[in-house]
This record gives sequence, structure tokens and C-alpha cells, in this order.
Amino acid sequence: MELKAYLKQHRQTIDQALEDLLPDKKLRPTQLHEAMHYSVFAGGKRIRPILMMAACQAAGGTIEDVIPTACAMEMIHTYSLIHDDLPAMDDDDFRRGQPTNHKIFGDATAILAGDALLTEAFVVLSAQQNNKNISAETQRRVIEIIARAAGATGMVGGQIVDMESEGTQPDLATVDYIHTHKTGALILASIQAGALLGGADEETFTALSSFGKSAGLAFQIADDILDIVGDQQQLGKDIGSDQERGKATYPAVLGLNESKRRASELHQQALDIISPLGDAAEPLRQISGYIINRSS
Ligand code: GRG
Repeated sequence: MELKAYLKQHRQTIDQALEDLLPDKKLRPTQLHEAMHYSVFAGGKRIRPILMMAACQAAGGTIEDVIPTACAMEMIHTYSLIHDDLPAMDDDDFRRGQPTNHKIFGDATAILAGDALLTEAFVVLSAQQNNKNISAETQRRVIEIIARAAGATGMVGGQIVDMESEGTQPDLATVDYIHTHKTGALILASIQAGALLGGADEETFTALSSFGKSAGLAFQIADDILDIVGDQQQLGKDIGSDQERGKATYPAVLGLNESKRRASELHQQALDIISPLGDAAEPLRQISGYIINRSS
């Protein structure tokens, strides 16, 4: 399997499905729809949807069955980035190499575009009655997993602890909390949703969930490391901003080398956990390696 081709092909599948699922830009309210399109198509890696597809495959399922759910996840992720960039939060000017949503559309429209993306995601999630491969109970479970991961005890919870910790000297437990909630929760939920929609039995679901926890934390540690050693142009955003803002990061608590060691250790753990899943899990293995070695 060639990872680059796999990522490109699956990214294109998601981009096309997102085009079909998002409200038409020309429809009223056009300003809102344009703002939603702007950030969704500003060039994200689509790593959460791709992880969902790969987890579905690892569980023996059909990728087509996860596409709407994978798009809903990307809509939730994009809303979180739009809100995170606002002046009231990180106040960032660039995201995905483009001016941030509020820089183009203004704060109020950016807030509403985020709100609408989050809400439309649940329209997409709850509107899948026609797929005969997915039972209503599986769909309900997937919606609950995603809602919890996005909410107060998931991503939003991680975000507020992150904000509260700025400029403090956080301990490792607090950094772990921030990372596993702010970033890890949606990654774990993507993998769990893929597993369930792919028909995973309880044993496979448990293995893929453990994989998701390790991969989610590794993703955020890699993000912390990139903020120090990354290339601004490849990342599409300013580097060094974590340190400038006194953010609670792994390198701030453990140093750069120990952070790199932890990311590799988590990758190895993730590989060990899914070794019983054989060839079907090969995309997940390679994506786990990409997560810690990526340059953007
Ligand atoms: C505002 C509720 C709320 C939550 C914000 C996601 C998030 C929580 C904050 C973003 C801050 C940040 C840079 C976190 C680091 C990890 C992360 C989510 C990076 C961006 O995700 P990628 O790398 O981005 O998947 P692309 O652009 O490829 O989709």
C-alpha cells in the first residue's frame, strides 16, 4: 500500500462528499454558506475522516458506509478551528495557509459559520435512514459517541482547560487532560465511529478504541513538536505561537526530546494493539506513522 496515494484518494472522496452535503453557497443566507465553504475547503488534511474510513476497513466494513459520518466529523473539526482562531480565543490570522475565517467574514459571521457547521453535522449524522448496512442502534451509538467527544467532557472541555492553563506552569496530568480532550477526543471518536459502522465486534471495537487513544495523543504531541521545529509555510500557520502564549504543551513540560520519545512510544503501542487485525489494518498502521512524522 502506498500511503501518499491512499491519503490523496480518500481526501478526494471526502472533498467531493462535502461538496454534496454542504448547503449550496448560492443559497440564502449566502454570506453564511460562503463562510462555511471557505473554511471547509481551505485545505485540511482530512485526517479524522481518513482515520474513520481506515478503521471501518480494519473492522471489515465498506468505506462507502462511513462517508456521511466522516464528513460530519470534518464539519465539527472545521467549526472548532474557526472558533479557536477567533480574537476571543487564539486570535490567529492564518489557518491552513489562508487568512482565518473571521479575517475574511468578520467575527460575527465566523461565529455563526462555526455554529452552523456544528449543527449541520448533526443533520448529516441523523439523516441516514437509507443505508441498509447500518442499524438504527449503531447509528444512534455513533451519534452519541461523536456528540460526547465534541462536547463539554470532550473537545470543548479540553479547550477550556487549555485556555485556563495559559501562562501557568501545568503538570503532566493537566497537559494529558488537554491533549486527550481538545484533540484526542475527536480522533478517538472518528476511529470508534469507523469501527462501529464497519461492523466491529466488541473485541475489535476495544482494540481500535485503544489504538485511537494512543494515536490521538500522539497526534497532539506531534502538533506541539511541529510548533517548535516545523516549517511555517508547510504548516500554513505561524510557528512558535505555543511558547509565545505560554501554552500547556508536552515540550513545555517534558522538553523536546522526551516529547519525541513519547510520540514514538505511543505509535509503537498503537501498532501493537492492532497487530491481531492483520492486513485489513495496514492503512491504520501507516497513518499512525504519518501522524508522528508529518510535516503539516
Ligand atoms: C473552539 C470548541 C473549540 C475547540 C477548539 C481543535 C481545537 C479545539 C483547537 C485547535 C487548536 C489546535 C491547533 C490544536 C492542535 C491540534 C489540531 C486540532 C490541529 C489542527 O488539526 P489538523 O492538523 O488540521 O488535522 P487540518 O487543517 O489538517 O484539518
